[in-house]
Amino acid sequence: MTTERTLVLVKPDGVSRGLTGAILARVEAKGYRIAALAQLTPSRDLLAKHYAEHEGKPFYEPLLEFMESGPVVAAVFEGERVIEGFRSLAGATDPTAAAPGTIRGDFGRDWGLKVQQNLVHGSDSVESAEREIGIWFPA
Ligand code: RTP
Ligand code: MG
Repeated sequence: MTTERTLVLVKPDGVSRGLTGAILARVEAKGYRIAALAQLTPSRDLLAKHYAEHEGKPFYEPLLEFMESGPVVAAVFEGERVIEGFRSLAGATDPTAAAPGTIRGDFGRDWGLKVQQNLVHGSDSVESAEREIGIWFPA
């Protein structure tokens, strides 16, 4: 079994609602280790790179507007199968449908906006994780 790294973002809704600590605590409590941590308000250029796969989709513009609306906490977590493990902790993309016990299921809901404000992002593959970590932690 190889140790993986994943990029976790606490999105602007999570930071502004004061949920950063509660969210990171769940990930640490499952046994994953924080390898890097930063707070920043991402530029449009950074977000365009991060969300390149979604360019042209109907939610792309509202997603970028949401993500640049305030501070985001970016973390690299490490551990065996952390990519799958974090996505399981995060729950389904739609926070209303996300299972109770997950971050999105416990803390999120639909606010009737043009984009799903679902508190967190987690990389979806080893390749995405390495690409995204390079974008958010260029050093
Ligand atoms: P993430 O990338 O943030 O971990 O979430 P995900 O894989 O579950 O979702 P993805 O399909 O990659 O979409 C990226 C983010 O775009 C927003 N979104 N809104 N129909 C909508 O309103 C819609 N669809 C996607 C969400 O913020 C989602 O996390
Ligand atoms: Mg995704």
